[in-house]
Order: sequence, then C-alpha cells, then structure tokens
Amino acid sequence: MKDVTELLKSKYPVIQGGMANIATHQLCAAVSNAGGFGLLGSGGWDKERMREEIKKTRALTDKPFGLNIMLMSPHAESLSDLVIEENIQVVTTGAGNPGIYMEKWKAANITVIPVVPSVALAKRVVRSGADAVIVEGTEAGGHIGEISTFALVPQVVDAVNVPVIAAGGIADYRGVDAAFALGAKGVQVGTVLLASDECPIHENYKQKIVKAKDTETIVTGRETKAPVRVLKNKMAKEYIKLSRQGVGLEELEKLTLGSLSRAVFDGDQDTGSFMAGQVAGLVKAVRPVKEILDDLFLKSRAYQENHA
Ligand code: TUI
Repeated sequence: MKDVTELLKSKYPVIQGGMANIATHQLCAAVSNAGGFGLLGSGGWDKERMREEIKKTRALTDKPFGLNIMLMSPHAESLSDLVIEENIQVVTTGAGNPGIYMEKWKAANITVIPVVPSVALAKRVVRSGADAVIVEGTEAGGHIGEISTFALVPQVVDAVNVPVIAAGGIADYRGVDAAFALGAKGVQVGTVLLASDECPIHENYKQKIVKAKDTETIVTGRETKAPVRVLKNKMAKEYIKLSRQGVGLEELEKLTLGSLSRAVFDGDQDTGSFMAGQVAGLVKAVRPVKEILDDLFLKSRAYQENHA
C-alpha cells in the first residue's frame, strides 16, 4: 500500500481540511510550505473564483496542494472539470458520493480522496476508484456524519485496501498517535489550523476557538439531515430551539443563510456560524502553521517510528 506522504508528495502525512470560506490560498499555501498538504476549499464558490484561488496559491508555493469539492454545492460539476483543466493532482470531496466524477478524474490521473462518514460509503468509493479515504468522525466541525472517529476508523481500515486518513478530534501529537494506532496512515486536521497566524479568518473566530471548552460545540440541523457542528452562540441556540418547536426548514434556513460568512469575515459573535470540532477545547493558542504541524509529528511516536 502506498504511503500517504508518497500519495500526497508532502513531508508529513497530514491534509488540511477543505473548510469553506476559510481554506483559501493563504492557509493552503502556508500548510504546503510547512510540510503538510494544503487544500483549497471550494465551499459554495464558483469555477472562476476557484481558478483565481489556484493562481494565487501557485504564486505563494511551489509545493503540491489539492482542491476540496463540497458535493452539495451547485458548482460541484463545473469544479469537477476545473481540477482537470488546472492540472490539480489531488482532489478530496465532502458531503456526498463523488461516484459520477470518478471515471474522468481517474482518466486525468488525479488522486481522489473522498471524505466518508461510514463503512458503506468507504467501500463504494473504493470500488469506484478512490486512492485513499478520509474517514471523518462526528467529532469534526462543520457538516458531519454520525459515527465517532474512534469507532469508525478501525472499521473502515478493516473494510478497504487503500490508505485511511483519520479526521475529527485530532489537534495534537496524541491524536496523531491514536489515529495511527487505529490503523490510519495519515490525518486530516481543521480546527487546530483555525487558530493559526496564517488562517485568514476574523480574529474573533480564532479567539472563540482558543477560549472554547470541551462542552462548547453543538450540532444544528440534525432534523434537516444536514448536521453541522458549530460553537455554541445565540444563533446556534436559537436554531436548536426553533427546530425543537418544529419550525419549517425554510424558517431555519433564514437563520443560517450567510451565517458562515458572518463568522469568518465579520466575526459576528451573535449571528455567525462558527464551525469547529469538539477538539476546540484542546486548542490553547494561535500559532504559526509550521509550529502546529511540527508539533503534530515531531512528538508523535508513530510518525517517528515510521517516517523519521
Ligand atoms: O463536508 C464536510 N464538512 C463541511 S461541508 C460544509 S458547507 C455546508 N454547510 C451547511 C450545510 C452543509 C454543508 C461545512 N462543513 N466534511 C466532509 C463530510 N462529508 N462530512 C460528512 C460527509 C459526508 C456525508 C454524507 C460524506 C458523504 C455522505 O454521503 C451521503 C451519500 O450520498 O451517501
């Protein structure tokens, strides 16, 4: 089985989460320059916006980086062509099954690494040609599945014959060691990178992560089949209250519309959607990306045994 660093052509076996509105050229290039594998998150952005991000990233790094396609986006199909046009070597996907794009991506020699929240989807994407899978537990921030990283990772490791990259709940070397002990060959991290100097989000967002306690995340949207883990605030509490009262989807969507942008760009503490994983409570300071990545791997016994 190919090593994850070989697959990604990175120093460390770590992918940066493709966080919508956050995983821009600044963060992506910083991660790739620091030895990780940077991703551009497409979120709801269109093809030309993403083409611009790719150009800006290439100006900041000569290291490889990838693109994440959020499959619920109305632009997913056009982005599936963009990665071929722009000669992007690694594509990750989230929030759906990338099956319909696999054939053309494989024909273009693209390494495809879907995020999967279950054994069933892991098996399906591997059958259709995935080169590895990112197994994301429900501890993660943003849009999530139901099963915890600890329970899911070894089940997927036993079910597929491609490298498994663990995500959800990893913010330091202990998380890396735990992931490797479960059979993962790499990790994906998001929340810990929100608290980095290079992450282009509002300072209020970074401070909310640094100050968060273990109990501070909450999941909205379970009823509407789009569960999203965020830090507790007025918006999240209001959403939960209204959805418990049986308020319709349209009413709920009014509350969340634009809420991620309000968190990321405006730092709006009341109405912003501050997506974050349960591991936010472990993140205590805003640090340079290089320090975060070195910390994840230089102290990890599993990494040192296998790679150093
Ligand atoms: O995609 C993510 N995290 C995200 S996407 C996002 S933007 C958004 N905002 C509001 C509502 C919905 C999306 C914010 N955070 N992580 C990867 C991930 N993928 N987590 C879970 C899944 C997933 C879920 C179901 C992947 C596949 C899947 O398949 C269902 C099927 O079609 O079989």
